[in-house]
Amino acid sequence: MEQEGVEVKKACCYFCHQNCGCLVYVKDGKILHFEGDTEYPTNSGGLCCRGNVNLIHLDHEARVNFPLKRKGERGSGEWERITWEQAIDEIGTKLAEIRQHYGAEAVATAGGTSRTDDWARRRFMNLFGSPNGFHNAHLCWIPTFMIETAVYGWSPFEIDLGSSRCLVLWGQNPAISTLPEMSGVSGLKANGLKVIVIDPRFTETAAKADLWIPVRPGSDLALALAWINVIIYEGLADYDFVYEHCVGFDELTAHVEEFTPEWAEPLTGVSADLIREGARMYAMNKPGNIQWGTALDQIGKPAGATQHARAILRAITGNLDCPGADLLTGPSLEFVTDEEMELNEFLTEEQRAKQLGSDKFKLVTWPGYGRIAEIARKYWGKAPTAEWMCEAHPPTVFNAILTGEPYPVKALLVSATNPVNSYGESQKVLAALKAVDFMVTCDYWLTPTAMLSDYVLPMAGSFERPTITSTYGCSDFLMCSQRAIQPMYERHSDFEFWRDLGIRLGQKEHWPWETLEDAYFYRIKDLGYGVESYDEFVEFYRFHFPEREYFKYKEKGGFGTPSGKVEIYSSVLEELGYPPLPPYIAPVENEVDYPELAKEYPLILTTGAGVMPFHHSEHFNIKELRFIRHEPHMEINPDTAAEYGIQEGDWVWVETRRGRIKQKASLTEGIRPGTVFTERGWWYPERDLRNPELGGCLESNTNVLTSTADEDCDPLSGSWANRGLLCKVYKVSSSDRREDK
Ligand SMILES: Nc1nc2c(c(=O)[nH]1)N[C@H]1C(S)=C(S)[C@@H](COP(=O)(O)OP(=O)(O)OC[C@H]3O[C@@H](n4cnc5c(=O)[nH]c(N)nc54)[C@H](O)[C@@H]3O)O[C@H]1N2
Ligand SMILES: Nc1nc2c(c(=O)[nH]1)N[C@H]1C(S)=C(S)[C@@H](COP(=O)(O)OP(=O)(O)OC[C@H]3O[C@@H](n4cnc5c(=O)[nH]c(N)nc54)[C@H](O)[C@@H]3O)O[C@H]1N2
Ligand code: SF4
Ligand SMILES: [Mo]
Repeated sequence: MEQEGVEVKKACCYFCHQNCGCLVYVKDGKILHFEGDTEYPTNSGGLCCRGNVNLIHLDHEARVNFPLKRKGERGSGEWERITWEQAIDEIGTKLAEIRQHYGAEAVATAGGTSRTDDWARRRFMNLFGSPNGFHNAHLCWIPTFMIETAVYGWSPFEIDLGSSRCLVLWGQNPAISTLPEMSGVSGLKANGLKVIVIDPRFTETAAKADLWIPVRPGSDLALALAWINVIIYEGLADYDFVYEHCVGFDELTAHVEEFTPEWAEPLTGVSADLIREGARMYAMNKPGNIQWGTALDQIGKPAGATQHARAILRAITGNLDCPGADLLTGPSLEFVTDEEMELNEFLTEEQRAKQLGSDKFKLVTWPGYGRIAEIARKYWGKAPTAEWMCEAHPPTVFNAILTGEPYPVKALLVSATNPVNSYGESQKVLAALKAVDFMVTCDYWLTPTAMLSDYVLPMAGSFERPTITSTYGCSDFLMCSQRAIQPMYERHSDFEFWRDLGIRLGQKEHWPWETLEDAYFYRIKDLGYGVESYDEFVEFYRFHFPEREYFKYKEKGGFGTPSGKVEIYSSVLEELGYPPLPPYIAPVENEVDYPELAKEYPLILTTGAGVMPFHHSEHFNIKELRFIRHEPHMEINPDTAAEYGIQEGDWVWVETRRGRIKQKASLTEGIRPGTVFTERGWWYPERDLRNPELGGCLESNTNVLTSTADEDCDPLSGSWANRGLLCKVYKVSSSDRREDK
């Protein structure tokens, strides 16, 4: 589109972590048109259905455009429009009062999936003195990252697929969740790449796989241990790598002796033959990759041991840091990392020790993070991001709000999340949001969470702010985007919110950058591109990809662990008081250990997984997307449905010990018999948003069913149980049915 006065801005879509590159055509500060950027390496010009509604999202009638202050009761929906100055001043005054009376730790912040400049929030919290920032980190990669870093010195999330011969997608469905990645996989399959999908559902991705392993939800640990058994006892390990570079192989060999495929068969519901076939396919088609998938972060109690077992699989097959395998890039030494922007050194030991949940779950809180960061600094020269990798335990924070134990939490600042729908045991979350003394929400929309807030602040989205994309601040590369237009109405970026609040609370000297572009320029200016501004960098270069290096451990004289070896037998876990080798832990709720429970709740439940067109609880209010899927669906095998008299399209109750929700039955052979899958995220923005209706936020909300009890959480990371629970299903009777359905 060449036209006088039209500028082409290199922006990106911000509706999922893929951050697909876009070209935005702007004239006189207004967007005329946008399209996928064909030069962007991940999406190569493609955009999904969400990406294509960016302009509808930008000026949607339901967007929050001005700072709002509550006028009536909490949840009454009566708001007064105020200025940003007033909002920041009043919020700052309130937080200072709370800090004075209860201590800085009485202020908590909640975040969601990586959307914002999280370093800015952490910087604010470190300077304010509170250790109680949290995200849904516990469900989303972070436990995996921390265990892998304990075992190998860094998480091998950068996969070198080009020359790979085998890709294991373990609890991941990229054909829905990460579309650009999936298109890469399809291309490589044509060149002979073998793909193994481990998933209770025959997903869009499984349909393209060479092997589908329909595992019982939550039982992945038995499968992983049995794979290790097969690889060791069939002589398929990479002995050169193991003996030269690993510690603990002999202990592991003895440890897994009993974990045969026959042992795993009844636990996983996968035949011993299929277990063997999968293990052999991975071990014999080298080099190979195991891609991260969220499922293993969401199985609660067995999560940490499962991630450890999966990490061991790479080590014993030598699929680490070599061409075609999973690479240990380490942090960037070239640009200023997120961690360096966080000012973690400002949070005192005394405040770190107060982090909620850190006494119970030590890996992604200060005890584990502190140790892992220390090792990483020594080896790599820099540490992983603390935001995400070192967080308060969300269910423990919600509990502290409700009980005042171990100490009161009085304020919650919510940014880029809708906790009622995303965090576990939504009933408790909702009770906590209603109970907290003071709540501020930064969002695009009046979500059920925002409705309960004292202040709601309007946030700038995709094309209204610049963005640096870098795997939770841990990648060694940068993908950069410009803002296409100045924020519309009175929207601000999250960075500006934390900065302004910080300045209001006396942090001025630590916020030297006026704009996000200034802060980004500070981060990249020493990269040597000779540019004068961030915008110029994006215009001329946009990406910084260091050359891929293999076998870094050879040059560095070992791996980034205390022993300098890959620690199959993990000294870091042992130091923290956890088993150094992964013990077998059963799914949180199961028929073997809890036969009585299984009588009442005979079906196996997995909650969540991405569905199109939604991103978690987002986009439900955009009718151009909602028409694709306007009602929530649970999946059930036709044989199982028949046992319960359920037919296609029936509204059914899905119930666990914690509560019940309504979704519509979708009968499919593509799910293991006896297993139920419920969609995540559901609320009904078209309904009354005021309390108590709150957009029907509990009615079809899968997190009503999940468990956050301490005993169901992973003892290492504290991740709670969304997958591998027991449930029952029954038809919604006509008297239960809402009239509007
Ligand atoms: N049962 C179950 N629960 C799950 C999952 C599951 O599979 N099953 N998945 C988990 C996972 S992996 C994740 S990541 C979490 C996601 O949980 P959340 O991140 O809480 O996801 P959303 O519910 O989409 O909430 C995001 C909110 O942020 C707003 N938002 C978007 N961009 C911005 C921005 O730039 N700034 C601000 N201030 N607001 C913004 C959106 O409008 C939306 O209201 O859910 C987790 N919960
Ligand atoms: N459309 C869409 N895309 C998204 C998102 C979204 O909400 N919607 N969210 C984004 C975010 S924040 C994330 S973290 C990623 C996550 O994306 P993925 O890593 O792909 O994870 P999920 O989609 O949560 O779940 C993947 C698969 O796990 C399977 N599964 C369920 N229980 C188990 C189990 O116990 N074991 C095993 N092995 N598999 C199981 C499910 O059937 C599902 O197909 O997606 C991102 N992309
Ligand atoms: S929502 Fe779609 S277009 Fe936007 S970043 Fe994600 S995959 Fe790309
Ligand atoms: Mo996520």
